[in-house]
Amino acid sequence: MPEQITLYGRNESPYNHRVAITLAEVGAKYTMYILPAGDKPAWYTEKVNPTGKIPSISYGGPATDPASPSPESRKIPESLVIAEFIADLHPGTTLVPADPLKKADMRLFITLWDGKGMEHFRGFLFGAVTIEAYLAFFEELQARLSPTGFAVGEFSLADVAMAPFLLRSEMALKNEIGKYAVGDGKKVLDALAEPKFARIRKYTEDLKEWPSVKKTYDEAASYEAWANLPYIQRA
Ligand SMILES: N[C@@H](CCC(=O)N[C@@H](CS)C(=O)NCC(=O)O)C(=O)O
Repeated sequence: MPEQITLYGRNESPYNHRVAITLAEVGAKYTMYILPAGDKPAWYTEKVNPTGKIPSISYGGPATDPASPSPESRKIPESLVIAEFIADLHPGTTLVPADPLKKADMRLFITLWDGKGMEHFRGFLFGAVTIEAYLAFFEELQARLSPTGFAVGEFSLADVAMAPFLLRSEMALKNEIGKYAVGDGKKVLDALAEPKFARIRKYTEDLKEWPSVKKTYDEAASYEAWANLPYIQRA
């Protein structure tokens, strides 16, 4: 009997999405507990994640009401730590490649995304990164992708790390959500439609169609949530 897993998060969060994709990828059963945005209930910071951030999981221990987590369960924060933990519980998937070089490549993608990728993704949304700089980042990312398949070939944690953001970037640009000038979303998408971005376009399309991603992403719901996130709306 597998240990219980409770995921504390919110569906609109791309970090939460990383964990949801991983759980779907391995076919794990889990309980989802939706936390409010902003101030978290005291039990969450006291018993689950002192930083108050989402996602976190509780793992093992007796099944309890998620709002009264058992002291016997392990609490794990950080989306990619959780994702790797879940992958480790289910050996035999391609999430963490067995080949040491592919594994190194996987980690390099994660480093690229969580550093420069996030700076550009967030920076563009907040109007602090130019169209040219955002496109230059996409070009750099594209050049690193395996010629076919996913980031390192097989679907791995590199894709888990990037897919939630690439899908939301596209959704936000399509709907001009963010603090950049109205019309710049379309300009980025038009540029990405050019032949020189064919590889990253194919990669994004493949991500959208991959079962664990498809099952865990609802673009309409994502739009609804992000169109109402106060801190990314224009003044
Ligand atoms: N490095 C963390 C980042 C998590 C994070 O920033 N989560 C955001 C949501 S997307 C958060 O909890 N913000 C405060 C809140 O939503 O209440 C991870 O990978 O899990």
